[in-house]
Amino acid sequence: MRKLLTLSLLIPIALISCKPKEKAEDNSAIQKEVQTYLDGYNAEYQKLVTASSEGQWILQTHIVEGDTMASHNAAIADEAYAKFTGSKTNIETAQKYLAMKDKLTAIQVRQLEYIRYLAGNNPETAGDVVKNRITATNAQVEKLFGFKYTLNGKPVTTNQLDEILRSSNNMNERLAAWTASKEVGVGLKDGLVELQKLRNESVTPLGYSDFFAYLASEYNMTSEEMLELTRSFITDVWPLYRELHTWARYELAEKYNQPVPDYIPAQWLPNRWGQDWTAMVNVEGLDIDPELKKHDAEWVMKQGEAFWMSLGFDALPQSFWEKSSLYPVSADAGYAKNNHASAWHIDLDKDVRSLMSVEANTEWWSTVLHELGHIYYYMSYSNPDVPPVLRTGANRGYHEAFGTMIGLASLQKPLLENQGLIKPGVVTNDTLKLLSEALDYIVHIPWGSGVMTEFEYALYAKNLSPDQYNAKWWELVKQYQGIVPPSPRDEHYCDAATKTHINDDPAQYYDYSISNVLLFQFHDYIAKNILHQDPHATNYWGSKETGDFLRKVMTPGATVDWREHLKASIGSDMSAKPMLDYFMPLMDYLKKQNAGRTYTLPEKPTFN
Ligand code: X8Z
Ligand code: ZN
Repeated sequence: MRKLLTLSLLIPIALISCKPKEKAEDNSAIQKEVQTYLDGYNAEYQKLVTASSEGQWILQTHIVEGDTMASHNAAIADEAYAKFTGSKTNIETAQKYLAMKDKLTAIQVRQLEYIRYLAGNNPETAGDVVKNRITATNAQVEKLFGFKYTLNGKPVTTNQLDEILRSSNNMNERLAAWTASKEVGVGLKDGLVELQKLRNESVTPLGYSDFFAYLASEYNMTSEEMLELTRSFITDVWPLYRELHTWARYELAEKYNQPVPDYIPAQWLPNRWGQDWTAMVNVEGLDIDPELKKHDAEWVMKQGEAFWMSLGFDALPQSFWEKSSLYPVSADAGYAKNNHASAWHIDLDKDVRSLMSVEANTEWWSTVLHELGHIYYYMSYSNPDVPPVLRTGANRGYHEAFGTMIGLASLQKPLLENQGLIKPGVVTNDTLKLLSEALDYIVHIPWGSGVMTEFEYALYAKNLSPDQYNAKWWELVKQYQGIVPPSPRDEHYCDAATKTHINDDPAQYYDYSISNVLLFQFHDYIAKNILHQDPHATNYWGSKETGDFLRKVMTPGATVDWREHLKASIGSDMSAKPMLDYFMPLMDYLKKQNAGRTYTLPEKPTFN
């Protein structure tokens, strides 16, 4: 830290000393003019975001069959937001001022660039396309989360299906649960076809080639650069993933008393999409599930808050507890809600909420900490130095990173011991612990950077034909994850659309890969430079210094350039090395376990 400070003090001195003699240009008049425009924009933007979020909140927390009011009201607010952010006036004004950006302050330029970016998805010149996209999106959300899942003819929740996939050894039951979880896709296909078209048509008027390119531009990257990055992540983790895949085939075959398959049958894995295999191992002594199950979901929430507070963060505002929708709705409640976890910054200020279906188990424990990461990020950058339009992450991956990092830290042994969540002094197997972490963080990469990213690239950038959706999906699942469906899945299914993000958070799933890479960089930095502990065995609890560091990273929101901010925070560029180093000790172990076994994944990944 001290080094960075000295450096930042040196730069201005160096600049002053070599400043040319002539009088600096006076830009105060134009800066004042631009500021007047920005102040007006920010005020209106904040008002419209609030209305739109409130509309979406009702739509997603209380879905009643046959009710059209919620989506009608949501659409009105969404359209008002789109009309403003995409108005000709705002586009032209932003462009006009950006043409003289040398005369403006850095934070003014950032705001103008973000205004231009926001306009890109809603340009007035796209005509009815934007309005139709809003209607189609809301209809898709209602269908996805209003869907009534059934198992053996009885209503069932996604939490219940997930529990079966995590814990059942009954092959028929597993197959039935997996199959039931994919039914929702059938009714989502037409909507996705429409959205593929409308999303692309929304962004082309302002010069983006397609919707994938639009989302990548928020990182200041082209689609090609983004794919190069996500493919590099896959290449980096591939040797380890290949060992994990081999290990899992043999492990699961033995567990289920089945012949060893070449590719893993999707219904064998403890997750609907095979994106997280953690539940495959139970690390004796470190399993907090029994302890969590002594408590209820409210306790899990409070404990999550307590962890963040131990780092010196504020208590969550009272309104968070009053307005959030944190707990599950039963399958026969008469209404449904979004069953995927999310965090909301309703008014871009103090009104922060989370939408979850928390139960007292390890998966939800990690998810609670993940969502609170978003919430504390919101709270950190809601300050007078960050104008509303820049109240977002340094990049989208940052926003996903810190909560997940706290989730990683929350399950390490010194912390668990200290918190009394496991027996003190218990002997545990460090390798198994590392394996269970790899089954989350490493397994996620071929899924996120491979299947999800490559599918959405094909969908938007390559205009994937609707009669190829399912074929393409399963081709990618086999290629990157080495997973196959229980039986052929024809185009009447739309298995991609069973994944929330395909419908309502499109073309940005690589954020989670970027977040995994970043969080290991930050974790490595914190462990070594703040806590002075082994990154594999840390105890963040109560470390105010860690909290101060995190707050410093989060407080500027998007007023900073994310690459410079990373360099200034941890002294390095984005790199998967800390993640790879972390898991390196596992390679030897897995190679020994896999000795004599047949590998079915190629030694190197292939890209299309
Ligand atoms: O979607 C999420 C978060 C949303 S804020 C719960 N995650 C990805 C997923 O569930 O697919 C977190 C990890 C990956
Ligand atoms: Zn998230």
